[in-house]
Amino acid sequence: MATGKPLKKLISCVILDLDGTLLNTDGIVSKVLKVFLVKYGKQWDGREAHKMLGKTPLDAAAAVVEDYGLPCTPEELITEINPLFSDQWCKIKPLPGANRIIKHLKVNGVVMALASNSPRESIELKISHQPGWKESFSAIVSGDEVRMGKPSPEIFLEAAKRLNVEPSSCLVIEDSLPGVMAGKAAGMEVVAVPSLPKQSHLYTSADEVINSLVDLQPEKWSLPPFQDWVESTLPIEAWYIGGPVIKGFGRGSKVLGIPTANLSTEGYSEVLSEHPSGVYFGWAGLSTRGIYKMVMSIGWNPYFNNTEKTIEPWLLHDFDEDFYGEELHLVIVGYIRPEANFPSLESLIEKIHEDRKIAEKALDLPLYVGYRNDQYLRTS
Ligand code: ADP
Ligand code: RBF
Ligand code: MG
Repeated sequence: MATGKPLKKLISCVILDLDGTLLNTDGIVSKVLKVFLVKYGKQWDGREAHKMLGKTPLDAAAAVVEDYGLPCTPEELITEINPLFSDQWCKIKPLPGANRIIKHLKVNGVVMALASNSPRESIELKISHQPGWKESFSAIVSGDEVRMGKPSPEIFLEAAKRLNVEPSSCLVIEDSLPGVMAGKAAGMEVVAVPSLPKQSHLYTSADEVINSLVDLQPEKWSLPPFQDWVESTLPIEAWYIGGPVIKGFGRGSKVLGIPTANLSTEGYSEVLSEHPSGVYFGWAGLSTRGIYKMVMSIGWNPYFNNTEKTIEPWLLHDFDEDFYGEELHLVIVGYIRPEANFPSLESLIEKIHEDRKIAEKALDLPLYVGYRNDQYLRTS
């Protein structure tokens, strides 16, 4: 992990964005706009989603009105669409790692604020469905409480003012580009957590770009470190995925000594999108052979820059034949690291072998060993 890296800044407060950073609201926006645009005889194009990120409601509405040539004003669109959103707030899920960060900072007495372009009322509604959140924030600044929303720094400066701290001792956590710009313009340290994949190269002004909240290392900012890592692994709520083994990319990973028994992602798009890309481990059950330790990567394999998010489990056992078509069930119990790019194939292979060692050892811990007996591994 981040050993040996220099400490960046002395931070005393954390200011968090809400939509797309703590809450998985992006899916809701797409869902609502899709239904809404049908009324106007238009079809929602998912590729538009990135344009909404981090905008004030009015700016986002203006973009939709213009892009789709709607016969209404942005204000009218907002009035019409708000009831549709209100029905969805209770269905929003926290993003992976959101509850963990909030709890961790709270327990350690680190002051937190929420800074969102959304109107006060919708912020309150959204967080009212998340137990323990409202009480955790010493200040909440909304888009309607400042003259200009992000990318203007105003919202973050107002948050610092209400917390009675210097901007330079605040750490902002943001998923959107306008949010990152706002945080930097406010003179704060900014960690970007892009909510769309393969976007990290756009976030050059951020002080650090991480893949998901799970990868935040508070100690880099002189904040108390997470204590929940166990022997280089992070226990997660177990999740389950299975199906017949299919042909992968045929990259000859067997030649590299790292065969991965690919699973079809069909039918798992929701589960997959819920889990950040990265290296995970757990147990694998092969219907006719047995149960094995397993280490896997989920994601786009930056080294190969795949277009699809794939699941690549390496069973930690030597088989003397292939098992294409056989039913493979996985229980994923822990996380090791984010996916990375590597300067050479050798260094990628070396890292994967390191992952293997970590997984092999960890799976013998009482914490993880029990999942070996999970019924799911034996069913097909
Ligand atoms: P592909 O591109 O088709 O996934 P690989 O070179 O990654 O090809 O090889 C994967 C195949 O190798 C699996 O589908 C499986 O049939 C076989 N295999 C043999 N040993 C293992 C192992 N230890 N872990 C995963 N797959 C293995
Ligand atoms: N590919 C990457 O590009 N970056 C990674 O960090 C990475 N980590 C992996 C970790 C494990 C445990 C495994 C099994 C694979 C990983 N891969 C990674 C994927 C690897 O590139 C891929 O499985 C093979 O190329 C086969 O397609
Ligand atoms: Mg494979």
